This record gives sequence, structure tokens and C-alpha cells, in this order.
Amino acid sequence: MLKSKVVTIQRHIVEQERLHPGATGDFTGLLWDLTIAAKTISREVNKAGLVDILGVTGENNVHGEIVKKLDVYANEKICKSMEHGGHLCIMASEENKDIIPIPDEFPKGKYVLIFDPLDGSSNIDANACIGTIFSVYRRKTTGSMITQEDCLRKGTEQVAAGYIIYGSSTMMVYTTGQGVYGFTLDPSIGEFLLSHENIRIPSKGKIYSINEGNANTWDEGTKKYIAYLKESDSLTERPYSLRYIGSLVADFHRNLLYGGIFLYPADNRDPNKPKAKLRLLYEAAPLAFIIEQAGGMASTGKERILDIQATELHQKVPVIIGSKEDVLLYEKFFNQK
Ligand code: AHM
Ligand code: MG
Repeated sequence: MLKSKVVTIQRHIVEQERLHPGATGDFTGLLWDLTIAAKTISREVNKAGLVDILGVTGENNVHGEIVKKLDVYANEKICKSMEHGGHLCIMASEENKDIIPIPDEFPKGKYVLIFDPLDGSSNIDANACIGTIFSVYRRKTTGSMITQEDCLRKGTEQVAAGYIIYGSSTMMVYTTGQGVYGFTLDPSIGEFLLSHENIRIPSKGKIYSINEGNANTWDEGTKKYIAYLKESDSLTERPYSLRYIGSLVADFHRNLLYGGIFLYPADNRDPNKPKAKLRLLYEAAPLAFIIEQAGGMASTGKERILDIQATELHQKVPVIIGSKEDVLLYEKFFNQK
């Protein structure tokens, strides 16, 4: 049966904006520009196996990791799609060491865009899911100088966050602080259509997602928690199932829809210098905003991710994210003395 109302992402954004009296349309324009970039990246990702675009460029990104060609493509595409609209004053990308200024020839706007252009890039050659993550803040500084300070923020200050998942179909999921909405790209008309209204994560799941190969690097609390999830107990629906793709957006998206917990704890082999992997501004904070809006939780084990004030552009944090009851229980294990 046909749905009585087909809602394009553009219509949804406009309708959301109408809820804010005094809105100028600026933010609508920003999100609209992002959807254009998303569609173009989706097209390239879909045909990646067909053209000579796969493979390694030979350059390393700021984290010392090998950059694949599609990462470079996605990074440039987002920068080019977003720089001229007059909505942004600055950008920061996981692939760039420093902030990305808006070129002089374009007007500057009041928003800041922070993004991971193509996360999970180690999965590209295997045709597995990858994603783009984004986060939007209002400009903080005043005056003519726009600085890194505008990007070094607390997650609670986000005005929007979302991701695009390039999977069996392409989806865009986003929040502006009024619930989480998912749109599926209909390639025949080139439009994102509302497919997941007001997404809520189950309060408890039966899935855990973690790189178990790192087990010997975990702190005691994490070791005990994962061992607990593997025990059998019908009352608490254990054992949990392990599902791990190694592509954050894909692991996150599945757990958001089915319930569960994703963990990337710090490497604790030197307890005085725990080493996290995921980035606060590009990965943790936007997904934390989305999960809280969907009724879930995001924590480092010790603190709420959205409360962390960024002090460095490429700062890394432990990420424990998912169903509320699962994350709360993890915190108990983690903080047990
Ligand atoms: P990337 O931003 O370089 O793609 O790395 C982040 C990815 C995440 O998508 C994923 O959750 C994690 O790294 C997987 O790491 P590991 O291979 O150590 O399990
Ligand atoms: Mg990433």
C-alpha cells in the first residue's frame, strides 16, 4: 500500500525550521548543501568497484593512517559543497590537521561544520558499509577573526549532528535536538525520503560490538563486563551476540535500530597513559548527540561524552555508546574498585 505522505528530506528540514520562530533559513540551506554532497559521495561509493578509484593514495592522514582515494574524494566534495553557501564560518575534518577556513571570495556564515568524510575506510575494498559523520555548531567567537576556538567545543553545544551510511541503500540520519530522523535515498528520483520517523533505541539490547582482538589491552572493568555479557542467564537475556563490522557508522546504526552497546575503550596497557582511538569531535560527540536524542547513552565509562570540552582538534576518547541500561551497567563495572 502506498504511504499517504511522502516526505523528502528538504520538506522535513523546512518543516523542522518552521518550529523555530525567527529562523532565517540559513540552517536549512546548510543541511541542504550537505545532502547534495552526500548524494554525490554515495554515487562514487556505489561505483567504486567499477572504476579505478579504489586503492591507496600513498599519503598518510594526521593520525598516521593510510588514506584511501575515496576518503580524499569525500573530503574534497564536502569542502567544495559547503564553502560557498554563506552558511559556514569554518570547517574541520578528520582528514585535515588544521581547521579549514572559508575562502576569502565567499561570504561567512554563523555555523561551524565538523566532519569525518568517510569513516571506516578500511572496509572500502571489501564492499562493506562506510559512512560520513557530521556535527554543526553555532559560531562562538565574535569579531572578524574566526579561530580554532570555534571548533573546540562541548558536545552539548551542537545544533545538529548526523551521519550518512553507504550500505545496501544509502541513508541519512540526523537530529537537530528534536528527535532522530532517518531518510533513505531513492536513487530513481535522487531524493532522500523519510523512512524512519522519530527513532528510539530500545532501552536494553542483546548485541555488543567491540574489537575483541584488543582484549589484552582492556582495563579490568571492561574485561569483567564483556565476560559478564557472555555468561548464560535467561532472566537477563544473556549471552549477548557479538556483532562487529569495524565501521563505526555501520555498527552504530545497527545498534541504534536493534538495541545494544558499542564499545571502543582505551588501550590500558599503561594505566597511567590510557590511549583511546576514536575522535571526540568527528565521531564521538555527533553520535553521542544522536544516541541521547534516541533515548540512549554515550559515556567514556567515567563521564558523559557530550559534557567533554574539546581542547584539541584531534582529541581521542573512549566511546561506550548505545542502549541506556547497557551503558549504565558498563559504567558500574568500569568504576568498580
Ligand atoms: P577511521 O576514521 O580511520 O576510518 O577509523 C575509525 C574506525 C571506526 O569506523 C571503527 O569503529 C574503528 O575504527 C575500528 O577500529 P579497529 O579496526 O581498531 O577495531
Ligand atoms: Mg573516522
